[in-house]
Formats: sequence, structure tokens, C-alpha cells
Amino acid sequence: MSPSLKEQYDEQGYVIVPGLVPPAHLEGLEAACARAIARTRSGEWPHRRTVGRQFPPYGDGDPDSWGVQHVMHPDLGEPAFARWYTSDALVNVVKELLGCQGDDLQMELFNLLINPTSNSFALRWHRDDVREDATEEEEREALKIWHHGTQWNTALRTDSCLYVVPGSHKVPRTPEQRAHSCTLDPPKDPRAMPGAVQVVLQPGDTVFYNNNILHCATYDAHQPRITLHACMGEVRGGAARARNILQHGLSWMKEERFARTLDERGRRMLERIVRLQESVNGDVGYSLTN
Ligand SMILES: O=C(O)CCC(=O)C(=O)O
Repeated sequence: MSPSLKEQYDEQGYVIVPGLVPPAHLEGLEAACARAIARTRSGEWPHRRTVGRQFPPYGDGDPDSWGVQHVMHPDLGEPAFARWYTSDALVNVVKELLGCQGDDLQMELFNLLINPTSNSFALRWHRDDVREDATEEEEREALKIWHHGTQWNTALRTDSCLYVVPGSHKVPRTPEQRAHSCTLDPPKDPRAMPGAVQVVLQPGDTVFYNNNILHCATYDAHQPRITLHACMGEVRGGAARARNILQHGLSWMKEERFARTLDERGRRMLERIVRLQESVNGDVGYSLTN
């Protein structure tokens, strides 16, 4: 018997699921992505990942972008994104991977990963919520915490940017892996990392991953990338999830006009993340440094 999606996800730290964008959503998403990317590249959409900055805060330093942030934001005016984020096809897989009910799910990040246009770029090897200079013991402790959430990339164009080390979401780096990842510099060759595999997605494929898996990514200015990049969590994550999610700046989600763009399921998911934001006192800070 082949392993279930959840078994593969728990064991390897990632799993690829084909065909999670139902045909009824595809045309709307394609058109919404094209408009969002054009507005980002022209400088009109200010929420973006700038080339040269690997993690939040992304700042404004470079006109070139490798990501569009907050695609459900009402100012972007693209309801296709929230419609898909709250769709049965997607939510059913997330429930299976997290082992939870729909009533536990909270709305989190939804961004877009794109190719820069003038400068190729790369993200260093990292875990999203464990610093690269953590000691082996600190890393072991951090990886014991289950964050009650999953992150995914859904490719609308063939995408081979992401590299992961299967199984590394559960164990500290070996000394050799540490040597490849204890730097703020992007890797010259991601394949040099012991255990690394390149994740190749065909259009329509989704890779779900534990964002504390050891991973990096390369962005080729000449290879079109249109990849939906999002995460969803469940309320049991509480404070363990707060920094990871809220460091991206989600106060706009509290605006009543955003709730009005959502269906019933979306509004309930939104209420849960707003409760998390309200429960956090003060600045959550950032997981990683640039
Ligand atoms: O580009 C990717 O696929 C990965 C992005 C990533 O690692 C991140 O946002 O932390």
C-alpha cells in the first residue's frame, strides 16, 4: 500500500499533490496573477519581496521583485485569490495534512513568487523559524515544536526553484550541512548541500512543506515563475505560530472591507487569525535576519 499524503508529509517534511487548481479557478487565477505581477513590476503595488532582501522586512531598496505580497489584500482587488484559498480542493488537503477540522483553520499568508526581471537571485539555506546560528541543542528543541500549519507552492508555470533536504524538519543539521547553511550568503550551488533534492513542479502541481525543513531557492531572471505561495494554520498553533505569520504584517486583514470580500468559510477563518493578532502583545519581531 502506498503511503498516504500525511504519512509522506510527516516523514519527508514535504509532499507533492498534482491538480489542486480546479479548472473553474484556473482562468481567474491566471488573469489575477498577470495583473498583480504587472502592478508590482511597475511599482504601483507596494507590497513586494525586493531583490537583495531574503526575509521580512523586505524594504524598498531595489526596484526588482521576486515576490508579490498580500494578494488577498482588498486594495489589490483580486477576489480570485481568496476564492481559491478557501476552496474545498485546497482546504481538504490542508485538513488531512494537519489532522484537523475545518472549524480549526485560520487564514494566514497568501503571496506570489515570481522571477525577477533584471537580476537572478537566491535565498540562502534556511528554516523559516529557526535561526541558522542556533546551536545543535537549540535546533533540536525548536524542531520538537509542532507549529500546526503547512506552507505550499502551487506552480502555474514549470517551477524548479525550490530545493529541500527531505526529513530535515525533524533533525538538527549534520556538521557538514551546518557548514553549508551557517552563512547569510546564498549558495553558489544548492546541490552541494548533503541530502538536497530539487523540487520540480509542473503547472498545476502543489508542494506542501513544513517550513522548518531545510530549504533554499534560486530565482532565474530569464525563467518565468508564477507560483502561488501560501500557508494555513490551525488555532492550536497559538503563540508558536504567531511570529512566523504575523512578522509579514497582517493588520490590513482586520479591516471590515476585507471580510466583505470573503465567503462564509473565509470569514470564519479570518476571525481566527484576527483573534491571534489580538492575543499577541507588542511586536512579534522577525524569525530571521537579512
Ligand atoms: O521560493 C521558494 O520556493 C521558497 C521561498 C522561501 O523559502 C521562503 O519564502 O522562505
